Amino acid sequence: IMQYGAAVVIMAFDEQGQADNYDRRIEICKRSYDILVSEIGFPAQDIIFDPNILTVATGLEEHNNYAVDFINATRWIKQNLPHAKVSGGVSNISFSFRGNNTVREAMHSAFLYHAIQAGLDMGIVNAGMLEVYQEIPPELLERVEDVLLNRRDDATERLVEYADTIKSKGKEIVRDEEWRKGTVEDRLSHSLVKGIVEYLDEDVEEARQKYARPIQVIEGPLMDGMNIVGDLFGAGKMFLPQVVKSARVMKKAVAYLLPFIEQEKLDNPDQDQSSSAGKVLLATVKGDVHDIGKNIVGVVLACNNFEVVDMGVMVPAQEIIKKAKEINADIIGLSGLITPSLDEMVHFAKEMEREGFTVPLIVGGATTSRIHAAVKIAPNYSGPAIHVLDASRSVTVCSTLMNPEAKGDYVAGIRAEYDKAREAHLNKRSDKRFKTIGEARADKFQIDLTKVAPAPTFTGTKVFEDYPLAELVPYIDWTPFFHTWELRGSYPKIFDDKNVGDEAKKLFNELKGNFP
Ligand code: B12
Repeated sequence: IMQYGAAVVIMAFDEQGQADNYDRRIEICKRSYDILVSEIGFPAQDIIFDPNILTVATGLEEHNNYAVDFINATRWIKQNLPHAKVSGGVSNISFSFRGNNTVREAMHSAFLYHAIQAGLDMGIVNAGMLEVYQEIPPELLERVEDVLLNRRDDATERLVEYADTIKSKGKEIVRDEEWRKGTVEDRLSHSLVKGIVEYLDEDVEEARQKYARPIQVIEGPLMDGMNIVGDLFGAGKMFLPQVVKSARVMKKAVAYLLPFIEQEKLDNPDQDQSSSAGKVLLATVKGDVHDIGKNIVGVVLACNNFEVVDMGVMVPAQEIIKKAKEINADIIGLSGLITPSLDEMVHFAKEMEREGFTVPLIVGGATTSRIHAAVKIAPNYSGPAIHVLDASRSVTVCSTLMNPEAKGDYVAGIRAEYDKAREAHLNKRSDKRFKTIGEARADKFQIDLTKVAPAPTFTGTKVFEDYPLAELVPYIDWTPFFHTWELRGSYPKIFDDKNVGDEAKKLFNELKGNFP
């Protein structure tokens, strides 16, 4: 295994059988870990423990703590077996409710929600059998969590009772009818969050008729829905397979609207369709897979007579540079939605500069911002570097950049605006009020020379071998970490900051998942 560099999945079994309580789980995992890491020298990061997700709510009392034991064992493994990962077969947890998918889906999501917080890295789960945690009806959630977290003796009976009412009332159908009664915006948002395509065409059509232009449906209700998905995902209340389903719904909705966007172009007699308005090269930067937004920008620009060359996703800087030269691009457009893409864009701007480019660089995507473009990107490129908020604005921006009469003033305006933004940003960082010399002297440290400092217990170097890193974590000052991520403020006060507090919390929670 080591020769091929593969990872191993270790289930918590030993000579006496399967571990079914907390102590046995950690005993077996620790024993395996010690043999693998200390005796064999197996890389700890390639060990994945599966500490057995066992079925709860079976009616047998000794099964009541199974979920709690798994979650606690997960936490223990993450804290005590550095770099090891934890996995599990999630649907086992709900076997007692076979045939009642509403309850099973709620159990899977609630279990994942708690287990991930304890450090679960991966799980085997049918993505089609996952409810959005946030959307589990409160009554059901309470009962499900009573069972999972073993919060009361009658938890199983109460959940079984409730499960029967869902079955007998055909609750799912009733719920479906309910959400169909909302506004078209609410319905689209529901379809996106739940990954439902069933009513999509009719709802998108209704929205298309309601809004003046088809692009407004994308940038209004559809984007709002995707932002809800993003927020729930960020808060750990939606899981990746569900976001993939949402992305598919979004793509389908956009595909429905595209012919109408194209028709708009044909219906617009003012537009000169004979010659290209300019050649735009688009790509999602290296390391980033998000392409829905970029694709929309591509279509909207193409509908406005631009010749668009789309290089797809995860495109390394050098390939974009090469292509731009090859097709003689008039404008290069980069898309990026994850934080590392921001650095990749800065790198790309530097590469453009190094290669002697002068054509405009436009950037967009959810994590990009005007301030990032002003502070980080623009200073690295002497040509125009502009942040564009959405697809419809990309048309005006690109048209202006292609218009020799308007370009100069526009670029100068952007430069002036970015210079100002940059200055304001830097000032914000240095607007501390310093004390006067008088105040500082009055505030000097008062030394009581009558007191004698205790003698140190030792002098020289003291080496701690194998010191548990987890013990040091609480002493770390995370302030520079947040600064690196452009979140200004000192730790832990930053969490209460009204501007960056929520983002800092999100980032910190993500980081905590990687603590030893
Ligand atoms: C759908 C989605 C996915 C899908 C993407 C499917 C696809 N084919 O694109 C999948 C499930 C694959 C996915 C994966 C991941 N995702 Co994701 N995803 C999203 C989500 C929910 C929506 C994005 C979207 O499509 N929005 C709709 C489109 C239309 O909006 P848009 O892209 O912003 O585009 C508009 C404008 O920005 C602009 N625009 C965009 N590009 C460009 C380019 C130019 C040149 C111009 C002019 C304009 C422009 O025009 C568009 C239309 O107006 C966002 C949340 C969010 N609110 O954005 C998270 C989000 C972006 N994802 C996130 C994360 C963390 C991930 C993963 C790392 C998760 C993981 N643990 O694996 C992976 C990324 C893997 C990788 N290496 O890239 C985080 C990023 C956090 C961060 N700051 O880094 C977000 C913000 C969610 C969150 N709150 O945590 N994701």
